[in-house]
Amino acid sequence: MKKLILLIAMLLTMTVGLAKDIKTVVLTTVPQMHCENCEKRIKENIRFEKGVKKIETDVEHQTVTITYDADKTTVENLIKGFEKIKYQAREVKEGEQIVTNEEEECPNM
Ligand SMILES: [Cu+2]
Repeated sequence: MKKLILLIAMLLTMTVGLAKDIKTVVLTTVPQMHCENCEKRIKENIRFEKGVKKIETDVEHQTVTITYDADKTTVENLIKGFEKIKYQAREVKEGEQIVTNEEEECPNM
């Protein structure tokens, strides 16, 4: 019995150690994304930020979806990563629709 308890305890510790805190955040940017160049610029820079697992951009909806390891980074840090490439980023609220600003010029042409 003691052995079994010990084994269960060991398994539990292992599981906790392996379970990573992977989270997803949806951001939007100012200036907005206008084209492939904008998407590329964001993807190719943010990809290398610490803790970033996956990044997806959607020009139509003006969203940047980032999957990150919450043990290694925070949303604030990710936003700082955008600042380095002259983008202001903020979290998209649930249900929020972002309207594309047609007047805004693409900064990456
Ligand atoms: Cu562009």
